[in-house]
Amino acid sequence: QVPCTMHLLGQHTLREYLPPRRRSAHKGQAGHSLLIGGAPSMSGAIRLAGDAALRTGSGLVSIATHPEHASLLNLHRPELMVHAVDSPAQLQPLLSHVDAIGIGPGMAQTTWSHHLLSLIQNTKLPKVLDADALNLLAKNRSQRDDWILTPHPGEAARLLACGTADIEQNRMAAVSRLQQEYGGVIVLKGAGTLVASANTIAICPAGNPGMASGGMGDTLTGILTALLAQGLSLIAAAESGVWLHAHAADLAAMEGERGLLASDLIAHLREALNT
Ligand code: NPW
Ligand code: AMP
Ligand code: MG
Repeated sequence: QVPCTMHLLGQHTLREYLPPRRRSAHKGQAGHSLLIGGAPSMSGAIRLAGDAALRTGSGLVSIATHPEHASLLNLHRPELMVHAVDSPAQLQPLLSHVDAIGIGPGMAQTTWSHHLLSLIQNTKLPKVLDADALNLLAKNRSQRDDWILTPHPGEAARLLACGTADIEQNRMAAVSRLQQEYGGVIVLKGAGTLVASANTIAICPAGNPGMASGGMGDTLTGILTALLAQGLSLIAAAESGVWLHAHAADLAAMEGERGLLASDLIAHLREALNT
């Protein structure tokens, strides 16, 4: 067992890791995020990730998604750049223009998504794997030091080939095992999200049960990708992003927990980020 330090996340985490913008800042210095996902019927997931990345201050945000709905994806959000991607060959040219990648929201587990994930695994760009990218990873395990994995307890159970109850019974042990087996930084989601690197575990005291609604995790993927694109290290992005996400949800929940939407959280990101 590696000795592990434990700490609580808070507003200080954001202040510590996210420096104020320089007065002369331009969009080229604020990072270009690439979000990949959105199979037919789940285009909303990658749109939420894209909106969250914009509201987390990424200078540019591109989405690579299924051709079926690509042209509709930036409706009412013209700041998003959307690329219809049918094959890895269409994704490849984008990779040299971006600073960080988030992959998985609404991606499904098809030949299409498998090929896109394989291509991403050939790059050294910092990356966030979520949702179906994690489900694919569970079937073809690997270990690396350039990714953040963001499983909820169901996805964590697939990654460790056990039951969801086993994860929830001992979340500390589960997040440590995930880190040892997969490397990088692990975000084990759920009430009291845990963030683990090789020698630290952080606990997030913020967040609320209003977050038990579809799209909340997809939003976190966009936040983490945007922070990586702005130059934060994996652990800095994971710790400050998890805090930011939960804090924005708490601000949104002041209008009521039940009925809280992922879009409501996104609407509070700017306030959470700048106070
Ligand atoms: P159980 O039943 O307890 O064993 P899935 P998904 C568990 C996309 N989305 N505490 C629980 O397991 C995503 O991006 C698209 C304990 C539950 O039944 C993915 O690509 C949306 N257990 C895809 O859908 C909006 C917990 O996991 C199971 C837990 C599938 O993702 C929605 C469900 O996990 C969605 O984001 C917790 N806190 N949380 C869109 N608008 O396009 C989860 N579980 O089967 O991986 O399904 O998470 O919905
Ligand atoms: P996902 O299941 O991928 O959509 O992710 C759900 C997101 O909402 C994660 O960031 C969870 O930590 C968060 N979340 C869900 N339920 C709760 C809860 N009861 N308390 C705090 N956070 C929650
Ligand atoms: Mg999810």
